[in-house]
Amino acid sequence: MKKHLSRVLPLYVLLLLFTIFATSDATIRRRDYTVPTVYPELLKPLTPITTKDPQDIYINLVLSYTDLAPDGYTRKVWTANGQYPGPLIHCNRGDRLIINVTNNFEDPTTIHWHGIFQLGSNWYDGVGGQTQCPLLPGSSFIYNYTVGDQVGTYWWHSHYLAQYVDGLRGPLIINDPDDPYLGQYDYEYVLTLEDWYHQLAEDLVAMRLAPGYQDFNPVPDSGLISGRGRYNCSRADSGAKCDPYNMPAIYTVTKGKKYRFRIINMSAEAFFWFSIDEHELMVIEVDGVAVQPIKLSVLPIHIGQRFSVIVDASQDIGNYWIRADIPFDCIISSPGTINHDSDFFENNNITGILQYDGAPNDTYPQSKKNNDAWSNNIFPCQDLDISLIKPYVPVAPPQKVTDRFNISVTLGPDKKNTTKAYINGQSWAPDLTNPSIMKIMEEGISAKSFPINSNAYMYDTEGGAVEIVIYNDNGAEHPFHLHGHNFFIMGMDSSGHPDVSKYNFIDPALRDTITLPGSGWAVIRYMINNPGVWAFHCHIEWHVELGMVFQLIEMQSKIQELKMPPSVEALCKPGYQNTKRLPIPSAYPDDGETTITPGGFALYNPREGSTKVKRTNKRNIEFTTNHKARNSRRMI
Ligand SMILES: *[C@@H]1O[C@H](CO)[C@@H](O)[C@H](O)[C@H]1NC(C)=O
Ligand SMILES: *[C@@H]1O[C@H](CO)[C@@H](O)[C@H](O)[C@H]1NC(C)=O
Ligand SMILES: *[C@@H]1O[C@H](CO)[C@@H](O)[C@H](O)[C@H]1NC(C)=O
Ligand SMILES: *[C@@H]1O[C@H](CO)[C@@H](O)[C@H](O)[C@H]1NC(C)=O
Ligand SMILES: *[C@@H]1O[C@H](CO)[C@@H](O)[C@H](O)[C@H]1NC(C)=O
Ligand SMILES: *[C@@H]1O[C@H](CO)[C@@H](O)[C@H](O)[C@H]1NC(C)=O
Ligand SMILES: *[C@@H]1O[C@H](CO)[C@@H](O)[C@H](O)[C@H]1NC(C)=O
Ligand SMILES: *[C@@H]1O[C@H](CO)[C@@H](O)[C@H](O)[C@H]1NC(C)=O
Ligand SMILES: [Cu+2]
Repeated sequence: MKKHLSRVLPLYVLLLLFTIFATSDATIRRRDYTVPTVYPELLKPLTPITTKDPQDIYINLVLSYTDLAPDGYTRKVWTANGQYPGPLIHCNRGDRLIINVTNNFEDPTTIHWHGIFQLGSNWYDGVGGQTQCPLLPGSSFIYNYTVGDQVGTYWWHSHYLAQYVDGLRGPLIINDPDDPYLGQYDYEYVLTLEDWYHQLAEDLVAMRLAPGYQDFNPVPDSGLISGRGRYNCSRADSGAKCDPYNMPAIYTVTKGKKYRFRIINMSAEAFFWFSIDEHELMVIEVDGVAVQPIKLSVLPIHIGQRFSVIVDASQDIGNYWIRADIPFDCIISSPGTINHDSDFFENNNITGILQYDGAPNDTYPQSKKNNDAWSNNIFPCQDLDISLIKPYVPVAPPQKVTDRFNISVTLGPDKKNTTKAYINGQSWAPDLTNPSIMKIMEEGISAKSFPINSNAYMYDTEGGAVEIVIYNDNGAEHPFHLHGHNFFIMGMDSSGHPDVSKYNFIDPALRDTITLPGSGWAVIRYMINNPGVWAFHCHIEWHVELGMVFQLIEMQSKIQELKMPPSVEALCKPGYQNTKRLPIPSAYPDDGETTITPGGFALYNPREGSTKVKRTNKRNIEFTTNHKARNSRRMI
């Protein structure tokens, strides 16, 4: 793997460039903007929720294109209510969210509520091709679900093609009236981390899927903290609107107070090391689960992961850098990689500011970066050491397993030499006009007869437990996110093979996103208690588009007993709300391969005048795992 040239430049050159960039104008410039600024409310403390009883919370998300300049460079952004990041959804445990989404884009959409289990409401999970038909342009649809007993830090995002990379993503916070840490902080902040691209995601995907095998993902143009970052405008195209002095995210604190920061990694690709100069981070929540405190100077976060940390504003009154460093080790490129000459390689370390009340508001911080000696076992591109993550209330994992699956994951060229991702040798392709849930609930089709490229795995043992062994046959890391559940991590490693004698049967980490180490493996378990069609996929958006997705069909017989709301059924009917149907895919090609048009739609040789699915791939597949893809590695 050939890495980018700038990786071999001596570090001091980079340091010099960075120093010049960060300090050449030591005054924070405040100026009028020609485009709306990004979502300023996100930088304010959360308003505490005082109601105790469960509420119905009504939210309107009106989706439209808006010109915004998150990193100073103005581009068309896929927004909700004109904002980027999207509006914060904030509720209490037990509340019902009634979210009216109106699609004023020119492309279809679906919205997924990342980490929400959707117990009994699978059809609101927002996965096109699995749990619903997409909302067509000009239509609206209400997602209506309770958050149940879940609490913590979540986010929502488009699950339609790569749309979330263009901006359709925002935080979702569920307060816990009985949070064990309530007394230990005074205020709460939400902080999001994102990578940012100047080209439209659909164009990047089209390039990624162009013939000619490519091992690497597009390189971002910049990184953002809470929707704000910086760009070296001398690299922008002539004629582009670009402000090199874009305001960073500034979080204000009062000396002597304590702050809970809810940190969400909403990236498409980037892995971050998060830190606040001269302040310790005390981790108290991981992916919605309260944990025993973990004290860190630097926190690793992968896409889709969330952490809450308590920060004690106990230092001298002043300004301190908030840092989200993207290590070069985790962004690999070659001269053939899309956007390989990105400015990102000179400005990979993204900053915001922690500003104490009373500190000067017109100069940049002069604070010192936390040194490594202070940090725990952290490695570039890898998750926080699972042995450090102990649920606040330890929960034992299922001791016995009823349904086991072996899954191997890799990337490679297909017959046409286009890059594809494979789950047990098969790329996933969504059936957007006849999603799995419709097949099961409306047509009574068993997942056993699903097309092979639906990558469906089923189990129907009520009260049982699933174990999934995932092997990474690819050298890069893949952050896998499971819908409908969180899971116990029984074991994981970057080498060797699973060894049941080394599993943690006592108090394993419980999360909903796990980063598979390059060429490594992980073993997860969870209880079978939520009937539905649940996606399990790599959260690197480019890999989703290449097919690194499978679906778990949980208790099919119970799904069939549930009643799907008519509004969900209606989405799949032609002419829904008088919408004009776009050429979204209507059938699979015979070879099960996907092609993506520059318009961003997955097209499977759509047949003229027909919206019926032609099931040419109807054949029974072994759900106990096709292990051929892994014959290069022997398991114990
Ligand atoms: C950026 O962050 C990485 C990781 O923390 C660090 O190794 C590197 O020195 C930083 N680069 C600059 C220019 O500060
Ligand atoms: C901005 O980009 C220009 C053109 O590539 C380069 O000469 C300059 O050094 C860059 N500035 C910074 C601060 O990276
Ligand atoms: C949802 O929002 C749209 C657009 O604002 C509106 O036309 C529609 O009536 C709303 N639906 C409901 C049920 O309120
Ligand atoms: C939301 O769902 C609940 C429970 O099914 C139902 O009582 C309520 O009428 C729904 N509300 C809307 C606006 O659809
Ligand atoms: C596949 O594409 C890569 C990259 O363009 C090229 O180097 C390689 O020769 C191609 N292989 C085949 C079999 O066409
Ligand atoms: C966000 O997630 C991506 C993908 O897993 C990862 O590469 C990136 O490092 C994460 N960012 C942070 C701050 O951890
Ligand atoms: C900066 O600080 C000065 C002095 O405390 C204050 O008058 C001014 O309003 C502040 N400006 C901003 C933008 O916060
Ligand atoms: C998973 O792989 C292991 C090792 O090859 C094998 O013993 C086991 O039977 C497989 N399990 C399933 C469900 O295929
Ligand atoms: Cu991946």
